[in-house]
Amino acid sequence: MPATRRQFLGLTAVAGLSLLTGCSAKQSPAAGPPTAGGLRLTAAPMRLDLAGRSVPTWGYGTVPGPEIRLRAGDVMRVQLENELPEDTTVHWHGLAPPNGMDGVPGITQEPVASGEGFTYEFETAIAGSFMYHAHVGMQLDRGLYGPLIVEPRTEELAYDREYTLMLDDWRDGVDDHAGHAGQGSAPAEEDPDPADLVSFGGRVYPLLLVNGRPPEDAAVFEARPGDRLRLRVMNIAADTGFRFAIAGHRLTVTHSDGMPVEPVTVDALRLGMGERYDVLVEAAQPGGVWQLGVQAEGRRGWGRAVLRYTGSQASAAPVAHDRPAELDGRLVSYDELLAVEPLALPSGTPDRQYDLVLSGTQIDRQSFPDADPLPVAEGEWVRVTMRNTSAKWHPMHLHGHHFQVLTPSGRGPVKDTVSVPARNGMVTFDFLATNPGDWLFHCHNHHHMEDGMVRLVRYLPS
Ligand SMILES: [Cu+2]
Repeated sequence: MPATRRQFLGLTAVAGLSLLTGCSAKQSPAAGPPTAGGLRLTAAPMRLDLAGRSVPTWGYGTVPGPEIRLRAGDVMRVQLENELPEDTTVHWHGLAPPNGMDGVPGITQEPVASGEGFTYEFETAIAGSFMYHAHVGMQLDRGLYGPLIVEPRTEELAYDREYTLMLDDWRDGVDDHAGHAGQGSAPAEEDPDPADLVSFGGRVYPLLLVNGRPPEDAAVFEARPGDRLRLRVMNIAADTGFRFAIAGHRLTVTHSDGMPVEPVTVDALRLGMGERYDVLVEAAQPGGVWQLGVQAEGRRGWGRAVLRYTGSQASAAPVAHDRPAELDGRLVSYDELLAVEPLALPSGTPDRQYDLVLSGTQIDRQSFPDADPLPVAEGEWVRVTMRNTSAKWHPMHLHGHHFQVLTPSGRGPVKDTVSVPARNGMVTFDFLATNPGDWLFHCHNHHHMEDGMVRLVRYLPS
């Protein structure tokens, strides 16, 4: 994030975590991982400044909320305080905590009532770029989200600076269509553009934000000529798939959903809701100010940030709507991504297999909660194939596990959210049933989720 108040708040939270890590280590020197605790997330009504226009929303103090950053093997302890007028919970998107810490109301925990609190505490085993967000109704559609970075014990990537970009679609306070007064008021459907074959949603979202900022007040990322930047690009939108590119620069993908892949250099990324990519960017231009462009897939809508070489004239900044040609260049595809650490799948065939049809906003013609759970047994190798007969792409997210996408290479990327293309697109993934409980498997279009595009992966009693 740029050097703004947001970054200050993020760093404050990190400093708090570090301090308490030290305390905790002193208090319990005998055994166990260090505790990165002491972070308090207060969910409350707030106002967000959108290029001078102050709009009401709900958030964790800032939008995005404070960055949580810790190291693999740390225990994360976060105290949630609910100052919203209704129930809430927090879900740790991409992490695989014990079931009771997953933050799904009515499934993994009692919802946290207004005025109440809840402490989330678990060991973060795996490094990566993750997100946290509210998981009650459409609360995520407001500002109730933030970045969660788990660093490896030993960083193997070499880079000079890193920035996190959270891409969001926005309507709080700017939606003139639906009178968005509470979580239940659905926005109107947008007219589809028949020329666009890639669409992840259809509701009206007047603004696209990068780190909580509209194009007219874009975040600015600094680089010196010759720097290597690490960008963590995350799609936290409710209803929008994004394409992302930087004018004058290419993107070397190193992680997909936080999990390492063999580096692949492309011009642009496509991210369904819930997906993340880490990329390295060589700041190889002699200087200048360059657009980081965010294009909504299949709909009107545009967001941006700015890459500025240190010492460059601010007057040379690209205008808000300048569109990088790289957005039309080579896109990353799942098939070309090779997992650096594939899942430890046994040889032979899966123990259990599910073939699911995604149609409209249903999974196999059922809508949650009137939907059959998908039973698995602990220790099994489970294969899920999804065929999407609808006209929308669906980014399908599995809680509590990482899965491996089946690709021709046999070494597809390990992910937690995968976009299934529309019009008979198919995706197959494998996972190992090693984390008992009831786990949500759902479309990360939150309107589709609210419509019931959800199943439970349910561990059978052992
Ligand atoms: Cu969907």
